[in-house]
Formats: sequence, structure tokens, C-alpha cells
Amino acid sequence: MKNFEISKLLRNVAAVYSIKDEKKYRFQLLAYQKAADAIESLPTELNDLYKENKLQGIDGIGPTIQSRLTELLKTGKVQHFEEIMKEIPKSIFPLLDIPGFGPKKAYKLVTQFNLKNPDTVIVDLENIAKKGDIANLPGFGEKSQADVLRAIKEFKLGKGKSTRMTLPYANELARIIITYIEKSDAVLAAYPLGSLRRGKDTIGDIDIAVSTNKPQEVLDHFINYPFKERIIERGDRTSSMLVSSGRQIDLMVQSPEGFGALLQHFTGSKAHNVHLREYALSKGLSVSDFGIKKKKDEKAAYKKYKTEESFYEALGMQWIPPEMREDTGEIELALQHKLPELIKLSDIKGDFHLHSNFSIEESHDSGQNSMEEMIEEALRLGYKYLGFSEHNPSIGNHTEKEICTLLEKRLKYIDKMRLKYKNFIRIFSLLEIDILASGKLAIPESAFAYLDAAIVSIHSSFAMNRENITERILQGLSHPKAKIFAHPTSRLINQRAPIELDFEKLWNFCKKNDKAFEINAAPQRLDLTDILIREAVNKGITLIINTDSHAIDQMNLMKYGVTVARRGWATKRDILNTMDYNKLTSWFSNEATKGGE
Ligand code: DGT
Ligand code: CA
Ligand code: CA
Ligand code: ZN
Repeated sequence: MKNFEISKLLRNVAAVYSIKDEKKYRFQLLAYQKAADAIESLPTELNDLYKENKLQGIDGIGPTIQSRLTELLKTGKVQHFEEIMKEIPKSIFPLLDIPGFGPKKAYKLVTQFNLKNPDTVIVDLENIAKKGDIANLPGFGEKSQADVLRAIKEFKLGKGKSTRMTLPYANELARIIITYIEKSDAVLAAYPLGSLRRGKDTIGDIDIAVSTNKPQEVLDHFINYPFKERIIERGDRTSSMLVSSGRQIDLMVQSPEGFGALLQHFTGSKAHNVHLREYALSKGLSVSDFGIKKKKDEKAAYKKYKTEESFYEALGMQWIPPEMREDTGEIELALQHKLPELIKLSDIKGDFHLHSNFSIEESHDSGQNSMEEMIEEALRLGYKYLGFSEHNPSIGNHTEKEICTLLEKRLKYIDKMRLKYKNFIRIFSLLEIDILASGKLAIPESAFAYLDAAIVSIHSSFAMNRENITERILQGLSHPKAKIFAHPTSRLINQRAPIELDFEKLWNFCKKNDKAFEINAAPQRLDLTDILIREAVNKGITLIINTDSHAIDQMNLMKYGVTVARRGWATKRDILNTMDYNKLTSWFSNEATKGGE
């Protein structure tokens, strides 16, 4: 079984619990959802981990679910799942992929109309809705029937729950909506929250909080957004809308006096909030998006908090950076006032993965701007150093001599730049070299003379098994000048799955030999992912955040790399390109490693 199948199964189990009794089973329900999330973002197939006896200790998976997974991978099924699913018709599960369908709604429709066939259930339901039979069900009505029909139509058009937005897309959408919202005089402040504020690599929907003393005015204005597709919901302090791109916007409003509690609640994550609520309860406190009150004063009003800081403080905690709010230990540390000081964008002193348009007849796409333009941009960003790392000359059609000539020509030009900018910025002569399927690097040994160091990476032959591809990378990295392993898993969000690697082996090798793992800041890569960064940080691996820019306007994407690094709890100390130039040069020249021998 593949990870996506397993996480789907766990989501189905959660759905079954919610149908049975949402209140009674809320812990199980959450545990299964959390485990499904964890497995979805896991860089390695569970099945491989199982074979290597490494299922324990995965963040987000407790011992009970771990033992269920062991049973699943060993026998292909789980006794307990079979039992609890016995009374639930299998035909509800396909309906759960349709936007707007929760487990209870699916269950009700399936049982009311006796829909038993999972393969045809969507079409069957559509026909029933077209006949007008859903409107007559108690608790449904004409509007719900129209919603069902629309949802099925959208689902058929591919607007399932599956594709998530990349960060720049979600940021831009949020910016457009907030610009519109702020046109209302009743709006005192409007912020994007949810996963966007937490900086997750992909975003499901956009959540916006508005501070106002005139909630109805704000909501009226919101639902009049000219480019909406339809309003999903309009309440007293919340509203949801689909905009014409098919994306969902959720709005919550609150008075300025209580805005801190809303910011906290609506930022999430859900798991963080659940843990926070449980902790509060253990102290006799009840928390909500309105504020905090004593549990025993059932009828009293919530005490309001203007800022998030004061809200966390009232619970005896340090303010927690949004990127950390995933319930992976941050609450415990905040209580002890021991949160790490996360890396900031202003800590970054340079970018080492830059493709200029200086032609060396590369194997892959070259950049669009001159070295000079990129240097000027780096100066504008306040950098102290940078590295040019065009792709290696293609190997098929160049001799060893030709490759050396091209790189020599490039080094001469870099030297010219060094001279011109010598009082402003330091320049490294790097190169992004393919690790070939054989593990060999794609330039001859003699060509390394023209490089200070090299970035190595994989751009082809992805389909190798985990052991072989790990060996291939280790071999590529074993060259003394190969110092950075770029975009390690090669994943492209919504396009290409990450390659599976034996990270344990790679971490150990890199630690011993002073190699760095890249955090590629390009928003469709964000590779390493937050989870792997956290692992690397725990192991003391050197990381470097690069943009992999092919044009100057991509150089400001560094912020996304910093965000994902923060989600991995990285501090300034973990990141190579926060160091001073001198430290950096000695690291590149392997002095640290030599000294250790
Ligand atoms: P997404 O949209 O899938 O990328 O992820 P989020 O984290 O933005 O999730 P979303 O949009 O469903 O909810 C936004 C925030 O609202 C979430 O992070 C925490 C809060 N929230 C939503 N539903 C619940 C809930 O049932 N319980 C609690 N405590 N908080 C919730
Ligand atoms: Ca959201
Ligand atoms: Ca939402
Ligand atoms: Zn590159």
C-alpha cells in the first residue's frame, strides 16, 4: 500500500467515527486525521519504514495507530477497522471526495436512498437530486439539493478537494480579497490566517479575520464581492464564499477588544488549538475565539484579549510563532519559555543558487539575466556574498577540453565582476552539476579547477529504488568540491512526487564530511520540506537556503525558504548562508573537515 492509500484509509476511519458519535469519539477522530496528515507529508513510503522496522516515532502517529499500521502493512488489513466499518455502507467513501460533503451528510443520503454501490454512488445521487427527491428529505430542502447538484458538477470538472494552492498563488489571492475587504470603512484591520499565516507549503483555503465594530456591515460588503462564484454561508460573524477561480475564502469578524483571541483561533492549526484547549481545561479554563474564562463560571462572559501575545500570556505561555503551531512540541516549550529563536529573513547574507545568462552551453535551462544584473539585485537585497551556479555544460556534445575552456571563460568573467564589486560583495564561482545515473558528476576532474565549490543535484533518472538512488547521491557528494546537495527530493508540488531517499544515511555522511543540504526556496519546490528540515536540525546537519533563481525577480523568493525553515524549527545557527564571509570560505574549502582529521 502507498502512503496516499493509507492516509485515505485513515481518513475513512475518522469519517466512520464521526458518523458513529462525533462527541464520544472526538479523540480517535482527531488522532486518525492527524495521522493521515502526517502520512500525507511523509517523504518516505510507510511500507519501506515498516520493512526496516522504523514505524515508531513518526511525528503525529501515536502508539495505537502505529500498531494498526503495523497490522495493516503486515496482513493487508486491520481487524479493528473491519469491525467498525461493518455497519457503515462502503458507498459513503467516494462521496467524501466531493467538496461540501462531510461524513454525516454522505451517510444520511446513502442510507435514505439505499445507495449501496460505491462505483455508481455519485451518478446515482446526481440522478436522485435531478428528480427533486433530495429536497423532500427532512433537514435538506431545495437549497441543499441545488448545492448537491452543483458540488457534483464541480467535482466532475476536477474541482475536487485534492489540489492545494502554492504559497505565492494563495498570497496573491488573499491580497486581492483583502484589498477589496479594506474598501469598507467598517474594517479596522484584515489579516490572512489559517495555513497561509503558518506558512504551510500548500494552502487549502484562505481564511481572513477582520477587526471591526460593525460586523454586519463588513459581512454585507464581503458577500458583495464582484468576482464571487457563490456564497456558501453567511452567519452573524462568519461567511464563506467561493471565488471565480473555485477557491474558498472563509471570513471571521471580531471586535478589536477581542481580536487577539480570534487571531489565535483562526490561525490554527486545528491540532495546536485542540491541545491548547485541553491544556487550558486542565487549568480550569475554557478558551474560545472570543477569549478565556474560568470553566466553572459557565455563564460569565469571556475575558477579551486585544493581542495574541496577551492571549498566550494569560495561559502562562510565550507567544508561539505561527509556523510552529502544529502541535509537535511547541506548546510544552512555550510553557517553559524555551522556544527556539527561529531564523529570520534578515539573517540571510547571500544566495548560492543563481543561474545567470552567461552561456556555458548548459545541460538544462539557463538564466535570463546577466551576472551584473543579479549582483545588483543581491546588493539591493542587502547581501554580503553570492554564488553563481549555472548548470554544467551538457556532456553529450562537449569534450573535456571544451568544458574546461567554457568554465575558464566563465571564471575570467567572474573575476572581472569580483574586481568591479570588490568593495560591495563577495562572489563565489560555483556550478550546479548533475549527478549522473552512475553516481559520477557530469564534469571532468580537470574542470573543477575553475570552481570554488559545487552544488550537486539530480535532474534525470529519478526512477531508481531508494537504496540505489541514495548510493548514487553519496557517490556524487563524495567529491571534495561537492559541498551542497540541491533540491534533495526533486519534488514539484502538484506535479512530481518526491524521490525516496535513505535520509539516515545521507545525514550521517553529510555530517561527517561537512556537506550542506539545500532548502530550495522556489515555492513549487520547498525542498527539503518542513518535516525533513526538523529532522536535519535535530541531527545537526548544515542547511543552506537558496532560491535557484533563473531571473532577478525570483531572487526575492528567499522568504519562502526562510518560512519553511522556520516550520522546521531552524535557527540562524543551522543555516550556512547566515555566516560571515570568512567562516563561509573556510567551510567551502573543507578546512573544518581537514582540521578534524
Ligand atoms: P488548509 O485550509 O487546509 O490549508 O488548512 P487550515 O489550517 O487553514 O485549516 P482550515 O481552513 O480548515 O481552518 C483554519 C483554522 O481555523 C484552523 O487552522 C484552526 C481553526 N479551526 C477550523 N476548524 C476548527 C475546529 O474544528 N476546531 C478548532 N479548534 N479550530 C478549528
Ligand atoms: Ca485554510
Ligand atoms: Ca478555512
Ligand atoms: Zn538550479
